[in-house]
Parts: sequence; structure tokens; C-alpha cells
Amino acid sequence: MSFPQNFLWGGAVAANQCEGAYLEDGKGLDIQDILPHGFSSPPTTKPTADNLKLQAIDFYHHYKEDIKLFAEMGFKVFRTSIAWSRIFPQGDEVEPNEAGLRFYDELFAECHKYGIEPLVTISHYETPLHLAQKYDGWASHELIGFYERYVRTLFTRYKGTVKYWLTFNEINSILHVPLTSGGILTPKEQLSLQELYQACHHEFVASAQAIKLAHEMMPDAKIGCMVLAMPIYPLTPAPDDIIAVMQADHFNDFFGDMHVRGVYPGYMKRFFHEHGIKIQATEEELRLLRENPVDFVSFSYYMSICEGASGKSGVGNILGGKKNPYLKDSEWGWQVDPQGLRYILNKYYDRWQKPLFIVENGLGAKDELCRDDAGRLTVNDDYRIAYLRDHLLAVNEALADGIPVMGYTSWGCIDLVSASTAQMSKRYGYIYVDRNDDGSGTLKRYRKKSFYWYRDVIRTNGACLVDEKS
Ligand code: BGP
Repeated sequence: MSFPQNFLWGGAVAANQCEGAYLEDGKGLDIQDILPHGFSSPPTTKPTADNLKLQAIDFYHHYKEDIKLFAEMGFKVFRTSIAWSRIFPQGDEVEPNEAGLRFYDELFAECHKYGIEPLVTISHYETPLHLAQKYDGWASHELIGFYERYVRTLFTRYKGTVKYWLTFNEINSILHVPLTSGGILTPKEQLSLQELYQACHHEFVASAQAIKLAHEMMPDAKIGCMVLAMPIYPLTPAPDDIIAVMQADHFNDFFGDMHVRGVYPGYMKRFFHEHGIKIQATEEELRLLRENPVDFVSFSYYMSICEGASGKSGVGNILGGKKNPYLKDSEWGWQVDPQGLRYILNKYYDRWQKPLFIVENGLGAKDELCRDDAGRLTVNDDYRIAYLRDHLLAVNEALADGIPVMGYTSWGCIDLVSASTAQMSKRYGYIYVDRNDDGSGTLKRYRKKSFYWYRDVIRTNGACLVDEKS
């Protein structure tokens, strides 16, 4: 097997999908508190009782128990996000909320107790609501300053404690879900391309500023961007389809290009010109972008998609696209494609020549609790094991291709609330959490069959994957 000795095995969550405690210890509201049905339904005006994220899996109070379980699986790294509104409840204050900072002090200390490195997403779909309401989120240039203050606060507090950082979760999703991704309350249909791409520019500048600060304040830390990766295959070999794929790719690669190369690419300048878009950028901002590339590129990977000059777009993780007749769907219509992971790792490394980190991957599926031989409650999630095994074998292939992959954190290592649909029943975890879509449940945790499987994968540094295959 090709997994290096220092490969960072682990799991990933985001604050808004697991913490709950949505008003505790001075936390302010964030945009997820008004999105009870996920990102394709309109927001409410205030938090409503049917919003599962308000309590989520109550990680805020269960984190010790949960991290202990992660340690039992042998995690080397745990990816989570910091809820911006715990640190700056409104987002635009001058002084941070000490109780929020203390919560993450304790959370990271708990990780280190077991030798688990925290990997922190600075902004994961949880812009403080006040920033959305008062400034229209990242549509406003002012967000750059608020984010800088937030980031400076985090680096001051957690330097020496957190070594791995990501600036924005799935930054390219802002083009598709501007409220979830960019805290922009203006409905997407009313948002002009000018406003949307200007918002991207604001995030790029904020990201570059964070990278600069990280390098100045924490020379040992590594900071990366995070993109939603979705390989796009041509529907047919027709040249029109190939060009359609190339253009669709550009809208995703744009985000990595800005973080690695630091200049607006020619294909985007053309698009801006043809659509009358004029990005307002100062010389200083453009220099900041040029001079502060990321240390690594991280990404989520769930599925691939097809594109072509004609035909209807179907479902998929945020970006969408056309169905591939050679692939099977998950229960939520995401097309399962392990080889796509090897493909995207090769493609990204060819393009950017930066170390890569798979920070999300997994299967959202319905689970049923049952009893094991010893009478303990568990889930026989062989479908999840098969999905993860096939994807890890694809990572192994990419490593053999010579791609530097830093690590792998599977998504939702403990069941949590779905980002797209806000359901509990779309489960990803190695650990089952007793909570249902109607909000009922004891919140008790149970080890699934995949828990023991992943523990073996980590213990053997991937070697057991081959035995299983043969
Ligand atoms: C990504 C998000 C995550 C996560 C995951 C799974 O797009 O970064 O927050 O939720 O997808 O998606 P879902 O929860 O919709 O199944």
C-alpha cells in the first residue's frame, strides 16, 4: 500500500451541523439558525422549532465523549469548524466573546489529550446572521475587515494549538448557494453577476489576508483553501461537449487558481468582459492575492457529474450537472464514483503542484439500529464500508501515481444534520446518534460496524483494505 507513515487519518464535521447550543455562552445567531430545511428552501425570519441544527447532536455538551470515540478509532486528525458567531456573536464587534474562545480551547485540548491534531475550518457555511442582515454578507467589502479581525483573534489564541487551517469551506459553492456559502441574503435570482463575482473577490482577498497572517503569526502552521471537487466528464466525445466540460471546469478551477496562482485567469477575464462585469479591486488587494498562495489545497469529494452542450441538468451536491449512465446513485441521488477521486487528485496536482488533502468524502444513507451478537445496539452499514473502501483504494492508486496526499477526513464521522436537506436521516457517521428528523431521540451514541472497520484501516495504515478486496 502507498499510504505514507505520517498520513493524517481522521474525520470531519462542521460546528453548525453538530454543536447545537445555538444561543449558549453568548453565541449569536448565524445563517444556519434560519435555514430549517437546508439550502434549497427559503430562510425563515427567526429560528423555528423545526430547525434540527439548533440542538443538532449537541456536540457542544458531548464533545468529550465523542472525541474519546474518535480516539478509539485511532484518529490522527479531527476537522471541525469554529462557529464565527461564538467568537463574534454579531460579527462586527471589536471585542471577542471569551466564553466562545474558551469552548474551543477546551475542545482542542481534548483532541490533544489523545494525540489528535485539530484541522480547523474558519468559515463553514455559518456567517453570523447580523452580517447577513446588515451587510448582505460577502457581497459587502466590509466583511473583509470583520473576517480579518476574527482570524487574527483565532490565530492569537490558538497558535501552537492548531496547526492546520482552512479559510472557507467549499469556496466555489458561493456561485450556487450564495446565502449558505456567502451569507448573502439577497435571493440568488435577484443577485447580478457583478455582485456575485464581487463577493468572490471579497472572499479571495479575505482568504489571502488570512494566509498572510497565518504565515506571520504561526510559522509552523499550514493553511489551505477548500473547494468542492466534482470531476466533470463529457457526455459524448463530440467537440461541443468537450468545450462544455472545459467551460464548466473553469468555474470551479477558478477558485483554486486564485488561491494557488493568485491572479485572475484569462478565461475569467474573458467571461467578465463578455458579461459586463468589472471587479473592483485595489492594487494592494491584487498584490496580496499574488503574494500569498496557499500551502495546500483541500477539497470535498462525493461524486462526479457529466456535462455536454445539450441536455437537462440533474441533482447533485450543490453544483449539479448531467447524469452519467455508467454510475449508480446514492439514496439522495448522488452518483457514486470512486475512480473520480483518483482522477481529481491527479488533475489537481497536475494543475497546482500543491499537496492535497481530502477533507470530506462519504456516503449519506439511511441506517437502522439493530443488535449485534453481544446484544449491543449497532448498525450493519456494509454499504458505507464498501463506499469508503472503494474510495480509499482510489486514494491509494493516486498515491502510487505520485500524488502527495496529506490525509483523509471522512465527512460526518459522527452522524450530524445534513447541510443540503437539514435532515438527521441522511447519515454519514461511524457513530450513530439517536436523533430523528422529527427531533425526537435520546442523543445516545452507538458504534456502527464501520466504526470497527475504520479503526482497522487506521491501525494498519490502509493495509487491510487490500485483504478485504482480495
Ligand atoms: C458538503 C458540505 C458539508 C456536508 C457535505 C454533505 O457540501 O461541506 O457541510 O454537509 O457536503 O452534504 P449533505 O449534508 O448535504 O449530505
